[in-house]
Amino acid sequence: MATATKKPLTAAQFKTKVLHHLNFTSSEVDFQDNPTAVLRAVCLAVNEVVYEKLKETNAAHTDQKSRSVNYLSLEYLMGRMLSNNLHNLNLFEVANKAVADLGFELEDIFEEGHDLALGNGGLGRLAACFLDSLATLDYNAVGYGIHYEHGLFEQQFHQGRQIETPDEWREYGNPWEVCRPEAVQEIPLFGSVETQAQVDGSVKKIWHPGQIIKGVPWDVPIVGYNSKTVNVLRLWESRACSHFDWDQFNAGSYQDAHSAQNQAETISKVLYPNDETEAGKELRFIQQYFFCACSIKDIIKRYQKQYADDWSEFANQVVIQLNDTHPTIAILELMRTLMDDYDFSWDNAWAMCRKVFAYTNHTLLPEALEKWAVSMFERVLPRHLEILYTINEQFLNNDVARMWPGDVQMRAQLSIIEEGQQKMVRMAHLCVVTSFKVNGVAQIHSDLVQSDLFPEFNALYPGKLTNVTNGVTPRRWLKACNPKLSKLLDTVVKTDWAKDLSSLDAVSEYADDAKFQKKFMDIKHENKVKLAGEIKSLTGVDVSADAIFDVQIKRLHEYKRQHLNFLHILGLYHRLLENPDYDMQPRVFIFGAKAAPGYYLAKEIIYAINKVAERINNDDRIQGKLKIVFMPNYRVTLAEKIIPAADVSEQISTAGKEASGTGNMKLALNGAVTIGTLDGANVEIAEEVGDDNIFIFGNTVDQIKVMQVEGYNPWDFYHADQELKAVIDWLRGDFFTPGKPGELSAIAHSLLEGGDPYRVLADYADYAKAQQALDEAYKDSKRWARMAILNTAKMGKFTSDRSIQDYVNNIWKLTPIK
Ligand code: GPU
Repeated sequence: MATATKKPLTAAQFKTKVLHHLNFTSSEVDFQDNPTAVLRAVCLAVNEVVYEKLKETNAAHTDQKSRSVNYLSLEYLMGRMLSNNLHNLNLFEVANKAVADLGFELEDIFEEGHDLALGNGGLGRLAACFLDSLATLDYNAVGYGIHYEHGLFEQQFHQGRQIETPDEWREYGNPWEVCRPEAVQEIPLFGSVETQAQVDGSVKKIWHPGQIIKGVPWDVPIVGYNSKTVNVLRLWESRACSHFDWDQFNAGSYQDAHSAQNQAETISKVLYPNDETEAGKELRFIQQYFFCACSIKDIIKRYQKQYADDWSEFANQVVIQLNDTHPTIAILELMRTLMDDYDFSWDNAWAMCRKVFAYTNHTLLPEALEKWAVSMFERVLPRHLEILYTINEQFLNNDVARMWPGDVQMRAQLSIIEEGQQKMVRMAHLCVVTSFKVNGVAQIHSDLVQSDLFPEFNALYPGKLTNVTNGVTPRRWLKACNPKLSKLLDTVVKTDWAKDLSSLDAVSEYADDAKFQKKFMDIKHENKVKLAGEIKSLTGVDVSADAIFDVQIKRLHEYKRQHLNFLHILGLYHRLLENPDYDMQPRVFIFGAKAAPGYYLAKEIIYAINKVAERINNDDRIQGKLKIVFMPNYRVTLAEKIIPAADVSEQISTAGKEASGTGNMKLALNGAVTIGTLDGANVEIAEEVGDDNIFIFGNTVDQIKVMQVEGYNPWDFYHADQELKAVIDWLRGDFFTPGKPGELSAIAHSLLEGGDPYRVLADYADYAKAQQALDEAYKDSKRWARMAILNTAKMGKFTSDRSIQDYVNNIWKLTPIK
């Protein structure tokens, strides 16, 4: 291939490209005070390299007739693209120099970029890491999703309360995407189904849709690290089909003419901001169907380009991975297409579907397990519902009846349709029945999927349920975000650790080396100084880089228990007020979290933390030993600044609730020490780093279950612990809100009267004890340095390259492109 012999770009050549785009693409000759124009020109210069590689990748995929994975996800949390693309193309230093020559700092140019925030949290960020690894490992992969006009809302605090404003990521264009009008799709919706008798006695179903929407694809190139591959993320935007009703317009009905268009465009307008809670809204359902239908048509079109009408290779060429149940309708859409558009028999269509779909489960939380009302299904997708009914009938009559003959209860329990006042479709059941593999995202989670969530399916389909532990890309989450540590690692690891993360294990040998310890901790300190500046500018709070930086960054959720962290901070404050000389290492507690706009308690937790922070940060009596900062607008870009500066990683979910977590991996990779429960991937992190290098506390999954059986009374814990009682009483009264008693009482109310559903009080004492042990450990700087270094050294398992290779070996069966 041409690239093998091609010389790498020089800084001078790169600068020429940038100047070219400044002059001719942006016609911005006077760019000296216009960093935005420079950013754009740099992106366009990078794109020249990207598109060339993309072309070569496409050619290789065609030549090699390679099997591809099609990753269907409603969310992709990409963050900014430039820094990552430069690193992956090995153009970082070149661009750095070229941009310096133009009179700018590359890092300032990055700051002009907007996050692609087309996701809520872990699930969307996992998809982004997976795309990076797929391209890095030279696999043929396409990501499919929605081109939301507005991604996740921006968060501000007004007097401590969260305010949401719309995300305008592409208001002025986005240099990383290219529209592909040649691949537009038309998507039918609503209407009715006609049953037509055929001459041979069979019947044919004909769907007469009530509306047709256009799906316009936008491609975002995904550049592999130090690889030949550039894949694409294809995002669908909805548009009205007949652009404008001129008759109506001319007749003076301007608004009506616009309304059809508005309605169609609403579908891809905005990302639903609810993380792990099912909204049940029709528009969300239509979003799911819209992007599934576009993607299935596109997958078939790509296949037919090579195989025309010969369907015999389809299941060999195509695997479709469902990222949670959000894209489940793709199953019904493929069934419908094969039968209605390509005359497949039921049996042949069903056999095909059972070969191509695989499903990843990301949660056990009941409120996140999607169900859709049958009545709505019928209105929006009448033909799909018919197919669903037939799948269910066959499943119950064949699979279930064979295993549990005559067991009516089992039928009801496993049925894809939930009976009741309002009949509902259980999307996860359809996924499990159809898919050839179903995986959880960390070992403990996958075990619970088998034992607690789907035990009957596990008996019915032995071997179908499996595990693939999550991972994160070390390119973004170490190389790009923590350049100083990366360079230090380069000095002691001889292989390219960013491509082979297990090679970081070589760093273990230096864990007790005083010189290395100093270098490692000096870098941590420099990163903390930098973050302290960011904290000052974002929140106005002064923090010392000599304090412990204790970080909890993730979506705000009761199960993630930010309020457990908060109660412990109040406990420390209580101790300090009782005894100003209380011996503790100064600590800065750093929070970053968005709450779903409709999640009342989550918003109250944010408010309470902000209110208490105001008081504590300005209380001279505690001599600066405690600071609290809630960083506004937590997102990928902010995570990249916080993580390199973290000493402590808070991973304190109720055992059994966090499927995996991935922030836990990023923080440990950057030398933060975890304080956490035996939940999700914490369990595997503990296995890797060893018990001495992590602070594990709290009830285990089994103990939480026992508590449930024996009955749990939060008041027992409240009365038994003086400190806990005192701080909860602060929240119930007006200690932090003089004259306004009860303003912060929502948390206390949920913990006591509300029954403490996430067992916060049951874990408080052990958490406080673990925090004390952590404080002790930090005092001993040699011991702490050793722990931090070993955390970095032992994270090899948690690269998303390993996750992808697990998927490839056990599920997707792909071969890399040569
Ligand atoms: N997760 Br379901 C989300 O971020 N959003 C969701 O809607 C669902 C799951 C997360 C899990 O909470 C987290 O534990 C996991 O690491 C992540 O998905 C990726 O698997």
